[in-house]
Amino acid sequence: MFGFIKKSLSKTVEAIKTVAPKKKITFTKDEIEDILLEADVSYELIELILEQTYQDKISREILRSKLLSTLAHTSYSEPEDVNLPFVELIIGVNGAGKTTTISKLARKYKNDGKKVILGAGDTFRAAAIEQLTLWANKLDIPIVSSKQGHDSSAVAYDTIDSAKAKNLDHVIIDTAGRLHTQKNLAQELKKIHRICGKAHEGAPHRTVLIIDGTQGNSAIEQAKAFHDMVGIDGVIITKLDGTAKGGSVFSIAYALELPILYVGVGEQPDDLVKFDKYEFVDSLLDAIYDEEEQKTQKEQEPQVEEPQQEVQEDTKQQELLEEFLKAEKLVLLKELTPTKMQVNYANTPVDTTIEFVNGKWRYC
Ligand SMILES: Nc1nc2c(ncn2[C@@H]2O[C@H](COP(=O)(O)OP(=O)(O)OP(=O)(O)O)[C@@H](O)[C@H]2O)c(=O)[nH]1
Ligand SMILES: [Mg+2]
Repeated sequence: MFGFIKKSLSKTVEAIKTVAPKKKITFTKDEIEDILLEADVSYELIELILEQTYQDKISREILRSKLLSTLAHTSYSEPEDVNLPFVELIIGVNGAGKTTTISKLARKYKNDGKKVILGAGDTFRAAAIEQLTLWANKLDIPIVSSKQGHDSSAVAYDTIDSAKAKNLDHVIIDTAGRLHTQKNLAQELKKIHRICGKAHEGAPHRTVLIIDGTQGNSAIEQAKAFHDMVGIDGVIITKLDGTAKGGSVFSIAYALELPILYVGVGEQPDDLVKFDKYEFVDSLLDAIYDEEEQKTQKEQEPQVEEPQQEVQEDTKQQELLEEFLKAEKLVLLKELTPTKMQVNYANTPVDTTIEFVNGKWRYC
């Protein structure tokens, strides 16, 4: 699936090209601000990134480490020792892509050899039940549903019960994205959540919020509201293929501090890609920075002959530096002096300084 994230960012890259038509090896802070704004990174996050960047010329490595640090919480690890079936509850506003994403997930799990069942928990609309049933039939996966207007938590309970009786591995429950009022929706989601736990210990094992990527940063407040209602374990950002707002993924991830499980990159069942923060960041940077130019410039830098002894000491110092950076999870930003480096904690956009004293690297 490599390359799908890059492809899904094509509209965002087009938008970036309007403010940065020519690739370069460094950009000024103002240029970076324009680029990130055009990609729909929130203004607050851009300010934070630039405030903590001390260089005037921003290279690919510097921006890379800053952007990666905003995605520090995006990795997900599955809960261990889950008593099967694994129950997954899918929530989000109407039209976000819940039902489509459920079918994509179901197909993925089925292809992985898991026995899956769906629960048509969106009982608010008859069409929602039909839509999920259609997918279940297409994928040849069992589904539990009831009539429109029936209790959605009863559907959740019955789906889990059926999965237990049939020894199935994975339950995915759809929910309504809209009810008569926000209060009703909160109450209903809380009830479904609670009933899942009654039907099976520890359930739901994963509550996933589906975010419509075309909404950009305006999805943040809405996501926080859902998080307050039932607690979210991870998000899936859909419709990334149809938006120039790909940069909002940074602000969404930074504001929510939640794992990004997948991104939706199209309407077809295969169009769901595991979120890879490195691929995501590098796909954007490839559109901005000129790597060839950078390589050529490095090659053309004059090679100074060093005395043998100094080279050896320098190599040792360099090796120790690499070990220290790795052990402390630091990213090198700038060489302040040969024995003093400005570094960045890989997990936060915070910078600090380290120095080489008595044959060791340490924090200043
Ligand atoms: N381009 C694109 N379209 C998507 C993606 N995911 C979903 N869609 C489309 O978005 C629309 C809404 O998707 P649904 O899955 O019905 O959304 P929902 O959240 O279940 O909506 P409700 O049931 O009304 O709450 C459909 O037309 C989908 O085909 C995606 O990743 N890319
Ligand atoms: Mg739906």
